[in-house]
Formats: sequence, C-alpha cells, structure tokens
Amino acid sequence: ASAPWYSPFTANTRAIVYGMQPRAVQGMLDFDYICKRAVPSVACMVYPFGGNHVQKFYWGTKETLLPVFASLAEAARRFPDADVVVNFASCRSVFESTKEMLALKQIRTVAIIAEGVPERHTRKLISLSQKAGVTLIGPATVGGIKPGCFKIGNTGGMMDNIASSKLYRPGSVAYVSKSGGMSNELNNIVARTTDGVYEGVAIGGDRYPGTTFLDHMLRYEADPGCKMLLLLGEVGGGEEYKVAEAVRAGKITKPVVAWCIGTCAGMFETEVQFGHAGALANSDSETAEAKNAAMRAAGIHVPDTFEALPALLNQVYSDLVQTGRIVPRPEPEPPKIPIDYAWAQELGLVRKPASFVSTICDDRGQELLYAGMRISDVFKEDIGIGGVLSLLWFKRRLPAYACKFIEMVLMLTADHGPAVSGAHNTIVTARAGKDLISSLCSGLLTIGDRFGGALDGAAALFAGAYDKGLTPREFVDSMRRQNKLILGIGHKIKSRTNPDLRVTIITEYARQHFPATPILDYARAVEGITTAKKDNLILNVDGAIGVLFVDLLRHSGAFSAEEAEEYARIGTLNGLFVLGRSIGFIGHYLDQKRLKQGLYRHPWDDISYLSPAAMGDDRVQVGAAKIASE
Ligand code: Q5B
Repeated sequence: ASAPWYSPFTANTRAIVYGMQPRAVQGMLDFDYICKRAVPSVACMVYPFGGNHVQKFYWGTKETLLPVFASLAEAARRFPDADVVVNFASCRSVFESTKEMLALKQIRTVAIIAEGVPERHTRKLISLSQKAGVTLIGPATVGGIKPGCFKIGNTGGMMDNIASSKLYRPGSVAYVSKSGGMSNELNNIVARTTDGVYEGVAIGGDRYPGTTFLDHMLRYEADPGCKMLLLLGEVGGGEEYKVAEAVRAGKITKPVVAWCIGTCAGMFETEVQFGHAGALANSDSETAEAKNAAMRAAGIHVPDTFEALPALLNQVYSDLVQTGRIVPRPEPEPPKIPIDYAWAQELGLVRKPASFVSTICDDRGQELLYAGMRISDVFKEDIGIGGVLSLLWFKRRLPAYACKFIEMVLMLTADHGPAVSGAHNTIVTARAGKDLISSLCSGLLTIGDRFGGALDGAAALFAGAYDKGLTPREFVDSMRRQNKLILGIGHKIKSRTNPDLRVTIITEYARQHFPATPILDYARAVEGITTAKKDNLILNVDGAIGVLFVDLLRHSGAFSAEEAEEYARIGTLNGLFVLGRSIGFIGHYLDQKRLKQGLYRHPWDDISYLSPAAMGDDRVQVGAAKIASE
C-alpha cells in the first residue's frame, strides 16, 4: 500500500541516488542499519558516466553491493518501488535531471542538494513538481531525516552525531528549517528537551524553495505520529507569516514552537545578507523581529531569544505529556554503530599490526617526503640525483663529494656500447617485438657476476682480504688455490695497454675527494700482480666502483662500521650498476625501435655446429645399436 500523502518517508521507502556519492550513500545505509530497517533505503544509484556496474557498501559490518545504472529510466524500470530521488547533480545539470525525475510516474519526492541553481530553473521545477504532485525538497539543502525510516544524503552529519541526537528511533517533534547546519542543532536540542525528532526537513536557503515551511507544517499537522511542531525560520521572505496565518485559521492545531533567526540584523546600520541567498530582509516585515512578533501574536510559542528555545520546547513537550497527548515510549537500547576502520583509527580506537613497514618515503601528507625531506626542499637545495639516491637508499644526506661520486658512477656506467651482454639482450628482445619494460628487464637480467654484477662481490673480496691482513700476493694465491676468479678483475677488451678511462676518472676523483682510499690502494696492488700475469686482468669498472664504495662507506663518517658491512652485503653496490645501465638499455631499446629493426636471428656461420660423434661421443650410436638388437 502506498504511503499517505503526508508521509513521503516510511520504513519501506526506497530511493534512487542520482550522482556518484558513495559517502552519502554509505551514510544513508548506516542510518538504515541503526534504525533496524529490513532493507537498505537506497535501491540503486544513477551515474551517467561509466556504464552499468555495482558498487560495494557496508550493511552493518558486512558488505553488500548496490547497482549503479547509467540512466535514470533504467534505474526506475529496475526498481519500480523506488519513489524518492536524492539528486546530487551539480547546479549545471540539476535542471535537466530533475525534469526527467518529475516525468517519472513512480517518483513522489525529489531532494535537490545542489547550491546555486538559477532561480528561473527552480521556479520552473516548482511548477512541474506541483503539476506532478511531487514533493520537491531544496535546492541548496542537505535534505531531511525521519528517525527509524529514512535519511536524505548527508543529513544529520556523522553517525556519532546521529546517535547522540537519538535519530535512530522516532520521537514526537517534527521540525522544518531552512538550514542543514541548524537542522543538526535542532536535532540536538529536540533530543535533549523532548522525546526526540519525529521528522525534520531543511527546505534550503534559496529565495524559492521547492516546498515551503507551510507545506511541511501541514503534512506534520496531518500526520498522527507527529504531536508537536517546530519551525526555525530566518530573516528574509514571508513564509513564516503563512504558518502564523494557518495557525490563526485553525489549519494547524498541534502546538507549534517557532523562532526566526537573524534578530541581530537590527544591530547593523545597513541591511545584512546572511549565509543563505534568501536571508535578507527587503522590508520591515521581512525582519526576524517582525516575524517573531507575528507568530507570537498568532498563538505560536515563540521564545524571547534563541537561547530560550530549549526551555520553551521542554515546557510545551511536558504539557503534552501531562495532558496525555504524548505517552513517552520506553527508550530502546542505543544501537551499536559500526564505524569505518579508517575513522576508528583516526580516533585512536583501534590498532592492528601493519603488514608492511616502510622507512624511506612517505606519500601520505600534503607533501611527498624522501627520508623525511620535503620534495620541495629536494629542489630548493638542489641535492641532485646523488642526493635523492642517498636519501632513498641510505636514509641520510651524504656529503656533497659523495653525492657527486654517486652521480659520476651512474654516468660512467650508463652504457658501454651495444656489444656488451646486457645491451645485446635488450636489443634482441626489442627486435623480437617486445615492449620497453620487457626489453629493459631482459637486459637487466643479464647482469651478474661476470657482467656488471661484480661490484658487491669485489667489495666483499677485497675488503675481506684487506681486513684479514692478507698481502695482495697472498690474496691472489689463495684465490687461485680455491680456483676462483677475483671479482672486479679482468676485462674482455680493456687492458693495461688499453686502459679503461672510466676507472681512471673515478679513481682519480676518489683520491682527490675521499678522506681515505685504503681498499682502492689494496685493489690496485692486486691489479699489479694479476696484470703481470695477463695484460687484461686489470681492476675493472665493477671492481673500481665496488672498492671505492667500501672506502666511502667506511671513511665518510656517514655510516657505522656495521652499516658499511651491511650495505655491501645486501647488494647495494650492484644496484648502482643496475640503475646506471638502465639508462643505456632504454637507449638501445629506443634506438632499435626508431630504426625499425626486424627480428634478429643469429647467423649460422657464427655458430659451430658440432655433432656428438664429431666430439668423440659414441653414446648415440651405442644407444641406436642397443634399440636395434632388442
Ligand atoms: N682470469 C671479465 O674474462 C672476464 C680473472 C682471471 C683471476 C680473474 C673475467 C672475469 C671477474 C668478473 C668481473 C666484471 C669475464 C667485468 C663488466 C662491465 C663492462 C663489460 C664490458 C661494461 C673477462 C683468461 C685467463 C684465465 C683466467 C684468468 C680471468 N679473469 N684470473 N681473476 N678475475 N672477471 N666481471 O677476458 O690461466 O689462462 O686459465 O670473469 O669482474 O662486466 O665492457 O664488456 O661496462 O659493460 O674472457 O665493463 O675477467 O678471460 O675468462 O678467458 O680468462 O685470465 O683464469 O687464466 P676473459 P678468461 P688461464 S666488467
């Protein structure tokens, strides 16, 4: 059965929310839940962008899905029982969307939240809504609330506010106001001075509200659930006179308490425009004082000041109780309100062990922080990529010479031609049609002990031998005895006679700027022994960077001995080569794509095809003879 005309909101009301307003919808569902509604009041949402889909919400502590439709027509067709639309469309699109809502036969109530709707549009919508018999609440309103039944959008504020004003169960007092903020104040006052709110509507602060004070007061008069009326008017307009007239004419017989705010306007020398578009007295009759006097004269209970309103409400309510017109109901147990984890955490009510710990970068605040340094300061202080790396890798600022050293390493290792293993693989991958990241990864995955990934190993070997007090000769001999190559020694093309200038540049810089370079000196002494054996067994670029980084970690004063040891152990130094060489690999990838190089196939004449027999391996023939004999 459809609800009576005076009751647009019941415990069965189903609404369509127009616009993507997940917070407002969650607020409505939370309200429904603590009111113990059987089904959520929001049937679905309409959002013209993004197609039909579903959105996840909480129903109490559990999760539920609400459909989102791209068109209002489809939403209405799928939910024929939905007779309320909460319209969150902006002031630009609200006119067209509301017209569409008013044309739907099933819709009985539309709340328009948008502010700044042109008055000519509102007046047209009022005319259309009256023709269609639709209750139009707003524009420029937070909406309204009916405890136990329905809440429009964000009305009532947060759940703790709703609970403290006991809006989860009906009282006897129905109010109408213009302002959403003042509605919250009324919810609070009514809850403290009476048995609570029966229904409350904020009609909005525009000069032409969709429905007026009187429209709602007449509804409340007709509604047997409402025992007492409250009106909070304001300076400007003359709607309060219509309510006074209705009381005088006996159209409203239930006790009415009213106050018109803005009495302070008289203290100003010029006319005062209060917050709402309509809150300006254009004549003496539109002043708050004149309207309060008229309402008082009509028999409405009007206090002397706003501060006296609560006491007056309590007095009128107590009279109704005493005369038996209100029978106070037993107070239900206050509902348990599920609160969102994020909010509970902000209030300091819950804690949980984090799954992740991160100590280098914080993106949560207004400004990104690198190891505590604001990104704006990173640029203000011009710390460069070396400075950024030192913050993100080592969580500290390093001296300028160290940052410069890091930058030199990245520049030196950026590329060493297309022939090296990693660049070769990047090129082959790019030519196989793969994308940048795949090609880059293919190159990076080639980095290892022999190619580009010998920095940490070299650092550990040289520093270890030095710390053990081995002479360079003893170190070389011990490595030979173990049949191990010395990481950081040897190069495919560079040699004593064809020196690697990268090594020269970086070691000269370190000798000039580092406080000490004992591990470099030690490695150079080892190089003296290995190059005596073979010209290409030089301290290579991996080795030079590796040992220099140990010298930096140990002697810059920025690291403890344990930290210096740990950084070498956890692979930090190979990271430098990986980072630097990524620049080159990406360059090779782009180069190949630019040149539109086709699939690479290695030429046969560059492969020695050797059959097992040619290698003196007769296992294939023996196997074949065995199969034949079986
Ligand atoms: N012998 C680099 O070898 C290379 C010896 C050694 C003692 C050694 C080799 C090696 C250690 C790993 C290392 C980083 C494979 C290199 C880099 C970045 C790059 C690359 C680029 C760029 C070269 C001939 C004779 C043999 C060996 C002996 C060789 N290395 N003895 N310690 N380390 N080094 N990798 O020339 O008696 O004849 O049997 O693994 O530090 O990757 O530009 O290309 O920027 O991209 O092929 O610079 O040194 O020499 O293996 O034929 O050996 O020397 O035992 O002795 P080769 P092999 P024997 S920098």
